[in-house]
Amino acid sequence: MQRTLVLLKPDCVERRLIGRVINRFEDKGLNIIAMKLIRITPDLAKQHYAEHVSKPFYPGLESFITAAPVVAIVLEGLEAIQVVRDMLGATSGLKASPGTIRGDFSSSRQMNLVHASDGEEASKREIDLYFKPEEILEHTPVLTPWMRADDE
Ligand code: FUP
Repeated sequence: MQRTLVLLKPDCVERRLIGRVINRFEDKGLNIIAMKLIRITPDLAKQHYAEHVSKPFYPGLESFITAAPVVAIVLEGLEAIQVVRDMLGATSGLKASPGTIRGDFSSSRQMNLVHASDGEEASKREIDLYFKPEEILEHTPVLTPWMRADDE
């Protein structure tokens, strides 16, 4: 099982798409094991986007990500990191394939609705950035035996 950090960004919250996006993750069979509504501070934004801080687009990205609340979520599932990245689609909503979340709902490179960790190292770092260990509530939904075989 893998865990991945997902953020429903300010555009997702303000456009009232929280429910529809979470629905997709639930439909896929991913488990929500942590979730909260928070306001990202400029300091947290700099930590989250450490690799982008020196890039020309960073000031605009920071203004955007701190402009309204976000929903931070930890999803758990088999190969969850890649599965969720594939569900999001390409970074720009203009390039993302139809059928992906960004492809279906976004026409922007910056306002692309959802963030998800891009690898195991990022997922560990990002989960620690947003959640304390006691905020992660591991559980096994009752439908699990009907979502995949025991040996998968
Ligand atoms: P992704 O991994 O798909 O979330 O995308 P990146 O890590 O490459 O970029 C992080 C965020 O920076 C993206 F969500 C969108 C934003 N971005 C811009 O606003 N402008 C750019 O030119 C590139 C990325």
